[in-house]
Amino acid sequence: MANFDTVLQAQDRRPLVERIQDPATWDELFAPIERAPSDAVPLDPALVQQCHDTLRHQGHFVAPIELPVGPARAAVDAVEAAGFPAVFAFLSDAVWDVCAGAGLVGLIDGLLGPGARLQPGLWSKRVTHGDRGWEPHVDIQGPPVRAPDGMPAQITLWLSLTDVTLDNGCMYIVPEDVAPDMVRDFGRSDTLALEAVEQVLHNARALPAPAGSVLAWSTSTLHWGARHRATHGPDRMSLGLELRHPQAPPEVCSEPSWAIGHRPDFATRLRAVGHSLQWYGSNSAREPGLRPFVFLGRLLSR
Ligand SMILES: O=C(O)CCC(=O)C(=O)O
Repeated sequence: MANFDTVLQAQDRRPLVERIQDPATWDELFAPIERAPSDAVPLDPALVQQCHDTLRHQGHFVAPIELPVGPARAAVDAVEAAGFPAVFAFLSDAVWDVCAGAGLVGLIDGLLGPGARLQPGLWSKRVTHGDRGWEPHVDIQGPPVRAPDGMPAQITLWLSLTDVTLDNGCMYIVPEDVAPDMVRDFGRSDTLALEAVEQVLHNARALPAPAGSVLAWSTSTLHWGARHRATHGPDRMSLGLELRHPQAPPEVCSEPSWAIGHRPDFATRLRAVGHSLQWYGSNSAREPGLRPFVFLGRLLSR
């Protein structure tokens, strides 16, 4: 985890918020990072069809499409080395080269048609040896909301920045078609029926993925990040995005949002980082150590 003291003891004596709101702070930090190629990533039509079918019927997919994630990984390393939570990497162009790049956009357009939008639920997670990903949860409780084509209306996208394996904290998912009904309200009740627990354990699927893969799940799907137990090899590093289907019903269309191929400007990036720090940083079981940044999130998201 980043040493947050670094940021608080920086030479620059301006208040932290002022430093963060100054684009020059980030231009300087990200200057050494090379930009990723912007070319489209070749997509195998059979893979796109498979992703389409598993998203529609099982609520998730894994697409190992080798997005050029090296510079985005370097941006996460840079912000953490400077003492900021990894989500600040979303202020860099290197991250948006991937998140608004032709590779990801081509995949999403191929699956959902043009017009999908992103919302400000951005995150980046590093899982080091002994640590674990987020606990089992559904992103949004309640029955799944579908678009007219039967696809989930709200989808979490998760991009692997390193090779993610069974040993270093890969994601697990319980496919929607075999999940017990209770997963819709997972987290609301303190007790679970043994039968439901057995059904979850039997059907849980590990999702290892090489660096540059795209994982996606419906926001009503039960999922979690496993523990990192590998004694060598990379940390598990990832980026998370909140995607909205082009024909999502109005009740799930919150604003702000932007078209998936669009690169948000600095002010929008900053607000989205602020929102995300408030939403995710305050869960200290999930993100130990980020509480001091929740207040910053509040200021930045105004
Ligand atoms: O990266 C992780 O461990 C968890 C990510 C996740 O569950 C989510 O974004 O909903």
